[in-house]
Amino acid sequence: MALAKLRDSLRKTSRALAGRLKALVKGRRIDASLWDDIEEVLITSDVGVEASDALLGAARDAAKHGEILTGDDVIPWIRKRMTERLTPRESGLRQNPDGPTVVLVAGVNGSGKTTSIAKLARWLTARDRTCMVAACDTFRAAAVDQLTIWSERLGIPIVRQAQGADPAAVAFDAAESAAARNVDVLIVDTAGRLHTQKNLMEELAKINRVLGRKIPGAPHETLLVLDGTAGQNGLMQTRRFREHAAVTGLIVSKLDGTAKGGVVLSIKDELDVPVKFIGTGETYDDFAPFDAKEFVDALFDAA
Ligand SMILES: Nc1nc2c(ncn2[C@@H]2O[C@H](COP(=O)(O)OP(=O)(O)OP(=O)(O)O)[C@@H](O)[C@H]2O)c(=O)[nH]1
Ligand SMILES: [Mg+2]
Repeated sequence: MALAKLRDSLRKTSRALAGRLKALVKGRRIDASLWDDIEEVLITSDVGVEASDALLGAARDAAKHGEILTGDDVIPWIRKRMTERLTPRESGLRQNPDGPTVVLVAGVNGSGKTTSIAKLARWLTARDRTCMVAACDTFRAAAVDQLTIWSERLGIPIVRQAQGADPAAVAFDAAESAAARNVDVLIVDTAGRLHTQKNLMEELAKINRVLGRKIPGAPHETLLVLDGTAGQNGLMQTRRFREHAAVTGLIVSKLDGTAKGGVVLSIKDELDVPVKFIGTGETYDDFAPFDAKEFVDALFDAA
Protein backbone atom coordinates (compact mmCIF):
# COMPACT_ATOMS: atom_id res chain seq x y z
CA MET A 1 0.00 0.00 0.00
CA ALA A 2 1.25 3.46 -0.76
CA LEU A 3 2.66 4.94 2.39
CA ALA A 4 0.71 8.17 1.92
CA LYS A 5 -2.55 6.24 1.85
CA LEU A 6 -1.68 4.21 4.90
CA ARG A 7 -0.71 7.40 6.69
CA ASP A 8 -4.10 8.92 5.82
CA SER A 9 -5.95 5.87 7.12
CA LEU A 10 -4.04 5.85 10.37
CA ARG A 11 -4.39 9.56 11.02
CA LYS A 12 -6.80 9.29 13.95
CA THR A 13 -4.79 6.58 15.66
CA SER A 14 -1.67 8.53 14.94
CA ARG A 15 -3.04 11.63 16.63
CA ALA A 16 -4.17 9.66 19.65
CA LEU A 17 -0.90 7.83 20.02
CA ALA A 18 2.12 9.24 18.20
CA GLY A 19 0.95 12.85 18.28
CA ARG A 20 0.39 12.80 22.03
CA LEU A 21 3.66 10.98 22.66
CA LYS A 22 5.62 13.43 20.58
CA ALA A 23 4.13 16.42 22.38
CA LEU A 24 4.79 14.79 25.72
CA VAL A 25 8.45 13.90 25.43
CA LYS A 26 9.69 17.06 23.73
CA GLY A 27 12.43 18.65 25.81
CA ARG A 28 11.59 16.53 28.88
CA ARG A 29 14.05 15.07 31.35
CA ILE A 30 13.94 11.32 31.86
CA ASP A 31 12.26 10.71 35.19
CA ALA A 32 9.48 8.66 36.72
CA SER A 33 6.81 11.19 35.79
CA LEU A 34 7.77 10.98 32.12
CA TRP A 35 7.36 7.20 32.11
CA ASP A 36 3.99 7.57 33.88
CA ASP A 37 2.81 10.06 31.28
CA ILE A 38 3.91 7.81 28.44
CA GLU A 39 2.14 4.87 30.02
CA GLU A 40 -1.08 6.82 30.22
CA VAL A 41 -0.93 7.68 26.52
CA LEU A 42 -0.25 4.08 25.58
CA ILE A 43 -3.05 2.66 27.68
CA THR A 44 -5.61 5.22 26.59
CA SER A 45 -4.80 4.65 22.93
CA ASP A 46 -5.61 0.93 23.02
CA VAL A 47 -2.05 -0.35 23.16
CA GLY A 48 -3.11 -2.42 26.15
CA VAL A 49 -1.57 -3.06 29.54
CA GLU A 50 0.73 -5.93 28.67
CA ALA A 51 2.26 -4.34 25.61
CA SER A 52 2.59 -1.00 27.42
CA ASP A 53 4.33 -2.63 30.36
CA ALA A 54 6.70 -4.51 28.09
CA LEU A 55 7.52 -1.39 26.12
CA LEU A 56 8.08 0.76 29.21
CA GLY A 57 10.17 -1.90 30.92
CA ALA A 58 12.45 -2.05 27.91
CA ALA A 59 12.54 1.76 27.65
CA ARG A 60 13.59 2.12 31.29
CA ASP A 61 16.39 -0.38 30.67
CA ALA A 62 17.45 1.51 27.58
CA ALA A 63 17.60 4.70 29.65
CA LYS A 64 19.73 2.95 32.26
CA HIS A 65 22.13 1.82 29.57
CA GLY A 66 22.40 5.25 28.09
CA GLU A 67 20.44 4.55 24.90
CA ILE A 68 17.80 7.06 25.93
CA LEU A 69 19.31 10.21 27.44
CA THR A 70 16.57 12.79 27.05
CA GLY A 71 12.92 12.93 26.14
CA ASP A 72 13.88 13.59 22.55
CA ASP A 73 15.48 10.17 22.29
CA VAL A 74 12.25 8.44 23.28
CA ILE A 75 10.35 8.57 19.97
CA PRO A 76 13.14 7.20 17.76
CA TRP A 77 13.70 4.46 20.33
CA ILE A 78 10.01 3.56 20.49
CA ARG A 79 9.72 3.47 16.70
CA LYS A 80 12.63 1.11 16.41
CA ARG A 81 11.45 -1.13 19.19
CA MET A 82 7.85 -1.29 17.92
CA THR A 83 9.06 -2.14 14.43
CA GLU A 84 11.24 -4.97 15.69
CA ARG A 85 8.52 -6.26 17.95
CA LEU A 86 5.86 -6.22 15.25
CA THR A 87 7.89 -7.83 12.51
CA PRO A 88 6.21 -11.22 12.21
CA ARG A 89 8.10 -14.45 11.95
CA GLU A 90 6.01 -15.28 8.96
CA SER A 91 4.21 -13.07 6.50
CA GLY A 92 2.13 -13.63 3.42
CA LEU A 93 -0.16 -16.60 3.02
CA ARG A 94 0.92 -20.12 3.81
CA GLN A 95 0.82 -22.26 0.71
CA ASN A 96 -0.19 -25.77 -0.04
CA PRO A 97 2.42 -27.06 -2.52
CA ASP A 98 0.22 -30.00 -3.54
CA GLY A 99 -3.04 -28.39 -4.58
CA PRO A 100 -5.40 -25.60 -3.67
CA THR A 101 -4.48 -23.55 -0.63
CA VAL A 102 -7.53 -23.26 1.59
CA VAL A 103 -8.03 -20.11 3.64
CA LEU A 104 -10.79 -20.16 6.21
CA VAL A 105 -11.95 -16.76 7.41
CA ALA A 106 -13.68 -16.48 10.76
CA GLY A 107 -14.49 -13.96 13.45
CA VAL A 108 -17.23 -12.20 15.35
CA ASN A 109 -20.28 -10.69 13.66
CA GLY A 110 -19.66 -7.70 11.48
CA SER A 111 -15.90 -7.70 11.96
CA GLY A 112 -15.32 -7.43 8.21
CA LYS A 113 -14.93 -11.06 7.13
CA THR A 114 -16.80 -10.96 3.83
CA THR A 115 -15.31 -7.65 2.77
CA SER A 116 -11.83 -8.86 3.70
CA ILE A 117 -12.39 -12.00 1.61
CA ALA A 118 -13.20 -9.87 -1.42
CA LYS A 119 -10.10 -7.80 -0.77
CA LEU A 120 -7.91 -10.87 -0.33
CA ALA A 121 -9.28 -12.43 -3.53
CA ARG A 122 -8.63 -9.22 -5.38
CA TRP A 123 -5.10 -9.02 -3.96
CA LEU A 124 -4.39 -12.61 -5.00
CA THR A 125 -5.84 -12.36 -8.50
CA ALA A 126 -3.81 -9.19 -9.06
CA ARG A 127 -0.82 -11.43 -8.36
CA ASP A 128 -1.92 -14.02 -10.89
CA ARG A 129 -3.26 -16.53 -8.39
CA THR A 130 -6.59 -18.07 -9.30
CA CYS A 131 -9.23 -17.90 -6.58
CA MET A 132 -12.57 -19.35 -5.65
CA VAL A 133 -14.81 -18.36 -2.76
CA ALA A 134 -17.16 -20.51 -0.72
CA ALA A 135 -20.27 -19.01 0.86
CA CYS A 136 -20.39 -20.98 4.10
CA ASP A 137 -22.29 -18.23 5.88
CA THR A 138 -25.66 -19.75 5.09
CA PHE A 139 -27.15 -18.33 8.25
CA ARG A 140 -27.95 -14.75 7.31
CA ALA A 141 -30.23 -14.14 4.31
CA ALA A 142 -28.07 -11.48 2.72
CA ALA A 143 -24.72 -13.13 3.36
CA VAL A 144 -24.66 -15.37 0.29
CA ASP A 145 -25.83 -12.50 -1.89
CA GLN A 146 -23.15 -10.21 -0.52
CA LEU A 147 -20.39 -12.66 -1.39
CA THR A 148 -22.02 -13.37 -4.77
CA ILE A 149 -21.96 -9.69 -5.66
CA TRP A 150 -18.28 -9.45 -4.76
CA SER A 151 -17.45 -12.58 -6.74
CA GLU A 152 -19.24 -11.23 -9.82
CA ARG A 153 -17.47 -7.92 -9.52
CA LEU A 154 -14.13 -9.66 -9.21
CA GLY A 155 -14.91 -12.30 -11.83
CA ILE A 156 -14.11 -15.23 -9.59
CA PRO A 157 -16.13 -18.42 -9.14
CA ILE A 158 -18.28 -18.90 -6.06
CA VAL A 159 -19.66 -22.07 -4.53
CA ARG A 160 -22.95 -21.50 -2.80
CA GLN A 161 -26.15 -23.17 -1.72
CA ALA A 162 -29.47 -21.84 -0.53
CA GLN A 163 -29.79 -19.97 2.72
CA GLY A 164 -30.09 -22.38 5.61
CA ALA A 165 -28.00 -25.10 3.94
CA ASP A 166 -25.43 -26.91 6.03
CA PRO A 167 -22.23 -24.81 5.91
CA ALA A 168 -20.15 -27.99 6.02
CA ALA A 169 -21.94 -29.23 2.88
CA VAL A 170 -21.03 -26.01 1.10
CA ALA A 171 -17.44 -26.42 2.29
CA PHE A 172 -17.44 -29.96 0.93
CA ASP A 173 -18.69 -28.85 -2.50
CA ALA A 174 -16.24 -25.99 -2.58
CA ALA A 175 -13.24 -28.13 -1.70
CA GLU A 176 -14.23 -30.64 -4.34
CA SER A 177 -14.71 -27.98 -6.96
CA ALA A 178 -11.48 -26.16 -6.06
CA ALA A 179 -9.55 -29.41 -6.35
CA ALA A 180 -11.24 -30.35 -9.65
CA ARG A 181 -10.53 -26.96 -11.18
CA ASN A 182 -7.14 -26.81 -9.52
CA VAL A 183 -7.56 -23.21 -8.35
CA ASP A 184 -4.67 -21.75 -6.39
CA VAL A 185 -6.63 -20.45 -3.42
CA LEU A 186 -10.05 -21.31 -2.02
CA ILE A 187 -11.30 -18.71 0.45
CA VAL A 188 -14.07 -19.80 2.76
CA ASP A 189 -16.50 -17.26 4.25
CA THR A 190 -18.16 -18.18 7.51
CA ALA A 191 -20.94 -16.70 9.62
CA GLY A 192 -20.02 -14.37 12.44
CA ARG A 193 -19.80 -16.11 15.78
CA LEU A 194 -18.68 -15.73 19.37
CA HIS A 195 -16.51 -18.23 21.15
CA THR A 196 -19.38 -18.74 23.62
CA GLN A 197 -21.74 -20.07 20.94
CA LYS A 198 -20.99 -23.71 21.37
CA ASN A 199 -23.02 -24.93 18.37
CA LEU A 200 -21.46 -22.43 16.06
CA MET A 201 -17.96 -23.26 17.25
CA GLU A 202 -18.72 -26.93 16.62
CA GLU A 203 -19.98 -26.02 13.19
CA LEU A 204 -16.67 -24.29 12.50
CA ALA A 205 -14.81 -27.41 13.59
CA LYS A 206 -16.97 -29.45 11.23
CA ILE A 207 -16.19 -27.13 8.31
CA ASN A 208 -12.53 -27.60 9.19
CA ARG A 209 -12.79 -31.37 9.17
CA VAL A 210 -14.66 -31.49 5.88
CA LEU A 211 -12.12 -29.24 4.18
CA GLY A 212 -9.26 -31.35 5.51
CA ARG A 213 -10.85 -34.54 4.30
CA LYS A 214 -11.05 -33.27 0.70
CA ILE A 215 -7.78 -31.36 0.56
CA PRO A 216 -4.90 -32.61 2.71
CA GLY A 217 -3.79 -30.08 5.31
CA ALA A 218 -6.78 -27.80 4.73
CA PRO A 219 -7.46 -25.25 5.99
CA HIS A 220 -3.89 -24.14 5.48
CA GLU A 221 -4.71 -20.80 6.99
CA THR A 222 -7.38 -19.83 9.46
CA LEU A 223 -7.53 -16.07 9.44
CA LEU A 224 -9.41 -14.31 12.15
CA VAL A 225 -10.76 -10.88 11.34
CA LEU A 226 -10.29 -8.41 14.15
CA ASP A 227 -12.32 -5.21 13.92
CA GLY A 228 -9.82 -2.41 14.50
CA THR A 229 -12.53 -0.06 15.77
CA ALA A 230 -13.16 -2.37 18.72
CA GLY A 231 -9.66 -1.77 20.07
CA GLN A 232 -8.81 -3.74 23.18
CA ASN A 233 -12.31 -5.24 23.35
CA GLY A 234 -11.80 -6.86 19.99
CA LEU A 235 -8.51 -8.21 21.17
CA MET A 236 -10.16 -9.87 24.16
CA GLN A 237 -12.68 -11.53 21.88
CA THR A 238 -9.90 -12.72 19.63
CA ARG A 239 -8.04 -14.23 22.54
CA ARG A 240 -11.10 -16.19 23.57
CA PHE A 241 -11.86 -17.25 20.03
CA ARG A 242 -8.39 -18.63 19.69
CA GLU A 243 -8.88 -20.90 22.62
CA HIS A 244 -11.49 -22.71 20.53
CA ALA A 245 -10.04 -22.60 17.04
CA ALA A 246 -6.55 -22.88 15.61
CA VAL A 247 -5.96 -19.39 14.28
CA THR A 248 -2.90 -18.97 12.07
CA GLY A 249 -3.10 -15.27 11.37
CA LEU A 250 -5.11 -12.09 11.72
CA ILE A 251 -6.63 -9.59 9.39
CA VAL A 252 -7.12 -6.30 11.23
CA SER A 253 -9.97 -4.48 9.50
CA LYS A 254 -11.36 -0.94 9.64
CA LEU A 255 -8.13 0.77 10.63
CA ASP A 256 -9.33 3.81 8.73
CA GLY A 257 -11.39 6.23 10.75
CA THR A 258 -10.63 4.78 14.17
CA ALA A 259 -8.40 6.16 16.91
CA LYS A 260 -8.05 2.66 18.32
CA GLY A 261 -5.53 1.28 15.86
CA GLY A 262 -3.01 1.16 18.70
CA VAL A 263 -4.47 -2.29 19.27
CA VAL A 264 -2.21 -3.57 16.48
CA LEU A 265 0.77 -2.78 18.71
CA SER A 266 -0.49 -5.09 21.43
CA ILE A 267 -1.16 -8.16 19.30
CA LYS A 268 2.35 -9.52 19.59
CA ASP A 269 2.36 -9.25 23.39
CA GLU A 270 -1.21 -10.37 23.91
CA LEU A 271 -1.71 -13.03 21.25
CA ASP A 272 1.51 -13.80 19.44
CA VAL A 273 -0.33 -14.48 16.20
CA PRO A 274 0.98 -12.78 13.08
CA VAL A 275 -1.03 -9.92 11.62
CA LYS A 276 -1.07 -10.90 7.97
CA PHE A 277 -3.22 -8.22 6.38
CA ILE A 278 -4.81 -4.91 7.26
CA GLY A 279 -8.00 -3.35 5.96
CA THR A 280 -8.22 0.40 5.62
CA GLY A 281 -11.52 1.10 3.86
CA GLU A 282 -14.61 -0.28 2.23
CA THR A 283 -13.33 -0.82 -1.31
CA TYR A 284 -11.38 -3.87 -2.33
CA ASP A 285 -8.18 -1.98 -2.82
CA ASP A 286 -8.13 -0.78 0.78
CA PHE A 287 -6.08 -3.75 1.83
CA ALA A 288 -2.43 -4.63 2.21
CA PRO A 289 -0.15 -7.23 3.68
CA PHE A 290 0.95 -6.09 7.09
CA ASP A 291 4.42 -4.61 7.08
CA ALA A 292 5.71 -3.60 10.51
CA LYS A 293 8.03 -0.88 9.33
CA GLU A 294 5.46 0.66 7.02
CA PHE A 295 2.88 0.56 9.78
CA VAL A 296 5.07 2.17 12.43
CA ASP A 297 6.39 4.78 9.98
CA ALA A 298 2.87 5.70 8.90
CA LEU A 299 1.73 5.83 12.51
CA PHE A 300 4.45 8.24 13.58
CA ASP A 301 4.69 10.31 10.43
CA ALA A 302 0.95 11.00 10.16
CA ALA A 303 0.85 12.92 13.45
N1 LIG B 1 -14.23 1.65 6.92
C1 LIG B 1 -14.09 0.33 6.74
N2 LIG B 1 -15.18 -0.44 6.72
C2 LIG B 1 -15.01 -1.78 6.56
C3 LIG B 1 -13.73 -2.38 6.44
N3 LIG B 1 -13.90 -3.72 6.31
C4 LIG B 1 -15.23 -3.93 6.36
N4 LIG B 1 -15.90 -2.77 6.51
C5 LIG B 1 -17.36 -2.56 6.62
O1 LIG B 1 -17.83 -3.24 7.76
C6 LIG B 1 -19.15 -3.73 7.55
C7 LIG B 1 -19.20 -5.21 7.86
O2 LIG B 1 -18.39 -5.87 6.92
P1 LIG B 1 -18.62 -7.39 6.49
O3 LIG B 1 -17.51 -7.73 5.59
O4 LIG B 1 -19.99 -7.59 6.00
O5 LIG B 1 -18.43 -8.08 7.89
P2 LIG B 1 -18.68 -9.61 8.25
O6 LIG B 1 -17.69 -9.94 9.31
O7 LIG B 1 -18.67 -10.44 7.03
O8 LIG B 1 -20.13 -9.55 8.89
P3 LIG B 1 -21.10 -10.81 9.23
O9 LIG B 1 -21.02 -11.75 8.08
O10 LIG B 1 -22.44 -10.19 9.40
O11 LIG B 1 -20.59 -11.40 10.50
C8 LIG B 1 -19.49 -3.40 6.10
O12 LIG B 1 -20.26 -2.23 6.09
C9 LIG B 1 -18.12 -3.15 5.47
O13 LIG B 1 -18.18 -2.26 4.38
C10 LIG B 1 -12.58 -1.51 6.48
O14 LIG B 1 -11.41 -1.93 6.40
N5 LIG B 1 -12.83 -0.18 6.64
MG1 LIG C 1 -20.03 -11.82 6.31
